[in-house]
Parts: sequence; structure tokens; C-alpha cells
Amino acid sequence: MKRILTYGTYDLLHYGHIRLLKRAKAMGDYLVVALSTDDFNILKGKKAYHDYETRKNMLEALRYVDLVIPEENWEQKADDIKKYHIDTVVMGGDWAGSDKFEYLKEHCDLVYLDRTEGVSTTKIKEDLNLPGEDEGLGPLLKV
Ligand code: C2G
Repeated sequence: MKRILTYGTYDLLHYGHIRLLKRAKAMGDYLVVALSTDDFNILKGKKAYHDYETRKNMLEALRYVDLVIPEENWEQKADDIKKYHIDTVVMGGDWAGSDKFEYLKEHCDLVYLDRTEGVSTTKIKEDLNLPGEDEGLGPLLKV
């Protein structure tokens, strides 16, 4: 059984997210999604429209997702790989070369898939005139 792991906020779930998850699952037999918690999103400079539980429930409803775990910090990835016996970490191409992921090559395979152009959570919010992912965090980001 080949086990795949990916990370993300997955807010306002859209077809770019689903395309990533579909391709990630197709690389193995079991897909774990480490979902950014609301607190970690603040560290990432993001404010999700949906809270963690809602985003988790939506991911768990997808046929491609086998398990959702919390992503609480930048440092947990190597432990996640060991704990869940991960063979491959898969991320969208916007993370290619990032020091947040490159070191994982010591622990497992690492694959970047091309991002789906034309859609993003930020674009959806802007098109709907909602605050962007990093708007409204001003006072919080000053901590
Ligand atoms: N994605 C994509 N195409 C898009 C939008 C997103 O392929 N149009 C991919 C991203 O590359 C990522 C996943 O979908 O692999 C989730 O995207 P986000 O929720 O924006 O995740 P991000 O904020 O990049 O969080 O520790 C890593 C972070 O938690 C990743």
C-alpha cells in the first residue's frame, strides 16, 4: 500500500484543490491530508472563511481523501511521514523548491504537481468582494 501525504488550508474548496487531491491519490492507494488549523493559518498569514472543522468535513466527503489530520506548525512534517508511514509527499508547484518541503527528500519521495491556473481561494473572495486571505489580520499579524 503506497501512502501519500499533502498539506494545505483548503478553504472555499474549489476545483484546483480537488484536481490536486485527485492526482495525489492516483499516485498511491491512501491519501492523508494535513489540514492547516485556524491557529496555524494565522501563522501562515491566512484567515480562512471556513473554520477547521468545516474544512475538515468537506475534505472527508471527497472520494480521494482517506484521512485528514491537523497541520499545526511548520515543523511537524518529518514526524507525520514517520507516524503515517508516508511514501510520497505531494504539493502544488507553487511550493516547488521551498525550504519548507525540500528537506523532506531525506524522508520520502517529494512530488510537485502543476497548479491549476485561473482559480484560487483569494480570487474567489475577490470576485465575491470578500476580504482576501490576508486581509483583516492586520492587528493579529503584528504580534
Ligand atoms: N492548489 C493548486 N491549484 C490551485 C490552488 C491550490 O494545485 N489553483 C494546491 C496548492 O498548491 C496546495 C493545495 O492545492 O498543494 C492546497 O492549497 P492551499 O489550501 O492554498 O494550501 P497552502 O496555503 O499552499 O498550504 O505547509 C504547507 C501549507 O499548509 C500549504
